[in-house]
Amino acid sequence: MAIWELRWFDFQAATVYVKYIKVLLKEETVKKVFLGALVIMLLLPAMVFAEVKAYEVVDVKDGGSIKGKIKSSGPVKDPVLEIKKDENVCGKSAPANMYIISGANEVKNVIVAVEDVAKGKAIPKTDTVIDNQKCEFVPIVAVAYVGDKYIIKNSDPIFHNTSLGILLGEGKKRTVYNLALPNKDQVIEKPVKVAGLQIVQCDAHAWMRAFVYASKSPYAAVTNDKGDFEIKDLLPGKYKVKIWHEGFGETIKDVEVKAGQATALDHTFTKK
Ligand SMILES: [Cu+2]
Repeated sequence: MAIWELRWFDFQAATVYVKYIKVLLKEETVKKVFLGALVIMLLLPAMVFAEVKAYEVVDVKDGGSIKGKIKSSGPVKDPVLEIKKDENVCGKSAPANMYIISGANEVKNVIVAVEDVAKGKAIPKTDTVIDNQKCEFVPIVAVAYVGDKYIIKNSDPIFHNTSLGILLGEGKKRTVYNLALPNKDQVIEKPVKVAGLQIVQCDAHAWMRAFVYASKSPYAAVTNDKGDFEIKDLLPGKYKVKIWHEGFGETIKDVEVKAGQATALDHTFTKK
């Protein structure tokens, strides 16, 4: 059966269903729900197509790399989280671990991602673990790869509810997953499908948060405790690189990668 025939069949079935439930609901409400469903049915193939815009795997023989260090212009005080729930497991307060900055002002947990890479080496088979551990997410910042999996764990003997949502700005997000983990050592696996920067939150504990950058290509990294990162085996060319940190914000840099060479990309954030 062709897709349009299937949709026509759905349309007919929906019409019959709407006639039936009209007696239960006000007609106006039914119309709205029906129109909403119709719009979703028509838009769905386009939405699915947009999500799976393919990354092309090619042999990268003489690729280049991007290598650098992310720093802060000075020390920044890490906020302290006040905890007023499940204190027996979570403690009374905890460091936010938002600003993990070395004595030399090197910044950990900065996401460095090469944007819109059309082709390159294969995506690593690296699933991304997000653990609920003493009412914090571990790790707090991670890269995930579209096509791999999220492995979401609860190491605590209390209820956590992990949600992932694409950050839309101004405190808004579009939910990708919303997963209840009531039991200790519970594990839920989900495919990484939606690309982009996502916030991980817990509905039960408002202070819990983490960030995952879901990448369509293998070319994304998180800085270590020396603020260092390295992104290897890029095809030569010009790229835009996103540098993002929870507290410092975001900057985009233009980078040119040359065959067999390492291009330096350093950045210093200043806390506003
Ligand atoms: Cu929680």
